[in-house]
Amino acid sequence: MTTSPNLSPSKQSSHAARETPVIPDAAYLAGLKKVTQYYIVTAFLALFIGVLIGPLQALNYGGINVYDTPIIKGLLKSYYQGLSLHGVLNALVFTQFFISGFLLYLPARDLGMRINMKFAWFTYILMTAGLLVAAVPLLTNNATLLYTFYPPMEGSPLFYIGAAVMVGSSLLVVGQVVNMWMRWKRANPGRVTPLVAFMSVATWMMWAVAALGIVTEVVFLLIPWSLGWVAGVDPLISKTLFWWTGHAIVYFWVLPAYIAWYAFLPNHAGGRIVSEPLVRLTFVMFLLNSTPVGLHHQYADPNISATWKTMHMFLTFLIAIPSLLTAFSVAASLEDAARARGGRGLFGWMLKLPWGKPTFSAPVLAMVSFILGGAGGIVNASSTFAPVIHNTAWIPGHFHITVGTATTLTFMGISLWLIPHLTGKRMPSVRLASAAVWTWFIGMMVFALGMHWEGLVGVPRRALISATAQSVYRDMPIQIPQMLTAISGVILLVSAVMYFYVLFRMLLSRRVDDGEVSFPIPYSEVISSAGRNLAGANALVRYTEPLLALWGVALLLVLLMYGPVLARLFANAEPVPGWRLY
Ligand code: HAS
Ligand code: CU1
Repeated sequence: MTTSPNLSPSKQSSHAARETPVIPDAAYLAGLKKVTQYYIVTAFLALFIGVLIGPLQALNYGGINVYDTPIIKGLLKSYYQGLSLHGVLNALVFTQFFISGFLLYLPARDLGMRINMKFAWFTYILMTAGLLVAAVPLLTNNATLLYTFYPPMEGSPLFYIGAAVMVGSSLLVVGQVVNMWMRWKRANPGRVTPLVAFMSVATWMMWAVAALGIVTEVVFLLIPWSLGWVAGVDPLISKTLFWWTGHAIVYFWVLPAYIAWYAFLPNHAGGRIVSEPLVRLTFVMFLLNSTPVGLHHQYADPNISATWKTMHMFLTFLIAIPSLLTAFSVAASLEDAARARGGRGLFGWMLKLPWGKPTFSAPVLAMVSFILGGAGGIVNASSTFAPVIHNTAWIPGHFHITVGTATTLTFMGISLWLIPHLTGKRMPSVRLASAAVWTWFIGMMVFALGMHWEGLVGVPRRALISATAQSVYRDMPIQIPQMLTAISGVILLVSAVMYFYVLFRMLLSRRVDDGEVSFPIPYSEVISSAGRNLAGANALVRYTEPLLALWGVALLLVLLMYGPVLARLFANAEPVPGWRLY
């Protein structure tokens, strides 16, 4: 931000922070908080197990094979089973449960609307049932398929059925949130949807478009095939449907973090949201453009023309723009906060930020990691660079500083105010929580450095590399990046132990006060507000408000960008039988 003696510290031009609409029915509010807490705690239980497997992976890429030690052999059949559990629990289960709770609770509170609690519990139970059904084959080594479960590698039907139920239940949350928003619209004609609700509804709408690919893949192709009802499956069709969802899912993971960065981080920092109309534009760009880009995961695949791959590539570059808008806009909020505390200089103001406060440091360090993760993403998306890093250790390097840090560290930070808010309990130790946050950030940065580096040397991803002859890479020594990767695994284990100690101590402690009062939803002041009424509002606000119509456009766009590709694949389908590799 070009700063701005006029912008800070006098806050005369600000709009006060939003106040959560009062919900007079205390029993209903308690119920809403309870179901949210169930989602969030289930999410962190999945992360707990998933994260404990992480260091085994890091040590493997550090050249140390712990999978063959007797203790680990007793628990996990192979590196690939460990990796499958790690990916599914962290990337798919943790995120989906957390988001389903967080983005159900936020719009319900922001709009002050009632939701049907029976339906909310039904959805939670269904999602958990799906998870448990899928967990059986995963734990018994009958679905060691990695988290992308590409056919013709075949797993137990229970895995696909459980996954379908789990993902399907997230669509029920979509229905509940969109329905709540439409009821609010009817009750409040001519009003601007409040920002947090707007962002939540847009995220859910995006997910509904995105999820169609994987739902089609699993329900119509993989379940009938794994049950033996059809003889074969076309791997390329499956993979293409998978990446229809698989790319956009990364925005489903990161947009809830964006909501926290935009709406709550300024409050934690002591600053203000810069521009509500701009935030709304950002989310509409994500709604429209997140999905029709998935072919950047398939540059190396045959039978998809270079023309379509190139179009998806350009659309991928386009989807970096709302992230860049976010970077500058949230940085401006941080600078606003720091200058209000007397921060000076081009960069010196950063020292005035509350770095020791974990609800602040978690999302900000998550964002710092995302600067590098995003830059790496642009490299991945460039079809000229992609062949260098595709399927190498670079890719897990990339996604541990995106989903593994930008998302996960932000969610950890959110838990530190959300759990007290929901339960009236307190963090047992701010210092320990802060140490957990910083070590997570450092551990992930070191991991990313090691893995990106190994990738550039040509070390493949998803391989028990520690069991190979390391001299394969003798032209370029990999000892240094290997050492970095191994060390990062240990740092991350220490960090996880601290974080989960704080989380579980907090959850098991007694309620000390009313979370509504001691930890209200941390809304922030706003510099440029969207206003209350559509009439007379900024054009950006008016054009972004009709989310239902924009949802239709998003669907149309994805059909345009995927329809011809899939039509050609179906016309040339070559189903093959399945195979169990494990
Ligand atoms: Fe990615 C592969 C391209 C973003 C996750 N990605 C993956 C995989 C995962 C993943 C899990 O084009 C592996 C899939 C697999 O298993 O095969 N990715 C991108 C691009 C972006 C991107 C262009 N990825 C993400 C996000 C993820 C994620 C977000 C999860 C949450 N990715 C790819 C490609 C591949 C890929 C290819 C396939 C590679 C292959 O060959 O297989 C973009 O959206 C990134 C845009 C982001 C930015 C950064 C903005 C920065 C911000 C922070 C600002 C910080 C501030 C703090 C303000 C342009 C918003 C300042 C601090 C102060 C103190 C002042
Ligand atoms: Cu992608």
